[in-house]
Amino acid sequence: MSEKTFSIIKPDGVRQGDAGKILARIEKAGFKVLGLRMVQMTKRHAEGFYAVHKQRSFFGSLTDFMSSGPCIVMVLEKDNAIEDLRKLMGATDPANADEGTLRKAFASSVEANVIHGSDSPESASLEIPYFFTTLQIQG
Ligand code: 3AN
Repeated sequence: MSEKTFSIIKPDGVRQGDAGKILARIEKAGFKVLGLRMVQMTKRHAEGFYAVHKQRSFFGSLTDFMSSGPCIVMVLEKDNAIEDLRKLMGATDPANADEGTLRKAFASSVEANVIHGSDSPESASLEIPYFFTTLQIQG
């Protein structure tokens, strides 16, 4: 069934000049881009986005990193989009990511792991409107 997910090419991916390559891999995997723009989050915006991780030891560092430079935020559509994007991304820690995944190819650490993808339909339904209004999503 066709499903929407939310994704971020994180500041490391943009800084490294890998955003185009990552997007090409996403499109090649069959995702349709319904919305896309570049945004630099404020620290507060990143804290809101990662509110579920507020109690984690890495929250301060993660939100500093996510607000350290521009990201590319995207709404993607495909059959089984949420699970399929997570598979394409690979494990959170690139050291554990399988060959052929985006994190294996482009990520350098568990924090600088180049891409975010919603982990459930509930997360996607919160994350998409955090960055996109209905008018900014095609289809
Ligand atoms: P994923 O991005 O694979 O869904 P989550 O949701 O467990 O992973 O973590 C959210 C983000 O927090 C990760 N993308 C990563 O950047 C960061 N993170 C997760 N675990 C750690 C950790 N142990 N140390 C530093 N950052 C972490």
